[in-house]
Amino acid sequence: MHTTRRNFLKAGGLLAAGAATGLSVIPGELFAATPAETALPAGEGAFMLPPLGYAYAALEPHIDARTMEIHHTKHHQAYITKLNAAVEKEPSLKGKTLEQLLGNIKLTPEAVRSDIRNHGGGHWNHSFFWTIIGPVQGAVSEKLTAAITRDFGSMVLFKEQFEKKSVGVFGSGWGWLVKDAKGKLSIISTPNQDNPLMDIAEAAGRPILGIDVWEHAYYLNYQNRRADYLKAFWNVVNWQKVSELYES
Ligand code: MN3
Repeated sequence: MHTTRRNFLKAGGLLAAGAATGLSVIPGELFAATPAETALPAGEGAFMLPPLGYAYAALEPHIDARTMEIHHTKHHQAYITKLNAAVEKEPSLKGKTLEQLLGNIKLTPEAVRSDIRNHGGGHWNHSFFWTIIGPVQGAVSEKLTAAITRDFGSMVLFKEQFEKKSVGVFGSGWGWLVKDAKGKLSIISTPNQDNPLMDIAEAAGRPILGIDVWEHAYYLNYQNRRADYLKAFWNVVNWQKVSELYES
């Protein structure tokens, strides 16, 4: 059995146990999953749902347990299932990592291009999202604080601009904080499940923070109040992780 699958099954058991006991923090090894690691090595098979690394109830009251559970087990899983079906249909895509698939949308055979874009994007975006939120916020590093102050004026001004951009996404999409090759930060948004890693993206850069503003991410708790969800989001951002992404 492949290690990734073994860890996944183990994590699933721990998550179930955590949910049953109300345990909000589970062993550190589960925090290791990153989007890049969710792609299996070439030829080893299909993409799989990464563990959250914390219990579904761990982000309450800001993001409710039911939203987290449905979002992770239904929505995220559906992107993975459909991504795997698209890769299965197109032999030239087999064995590629998720980032290779997303970085080559333009050249993807037309028959599966929109499936790879939508469901591959959905898989990457959600895998990323689970890692930059969590029950432990940590601190914004000195380097990231300096970059935010340099590029937005202050943390308060950054949050205002990030909320404005994300609230303003028409329909479904994502708000992102991205870092370019020189370390400069910008706030962008993408429609649907597009992301800055795609070769069709307007602005290149590496996401270090992102927010899902599809209604499925907040509707049970916030209904149509996307702005309230955005305000609550700041209470669950894992700044230690975001700082690590900025400095890596
Ligand atoms: Mn979503």
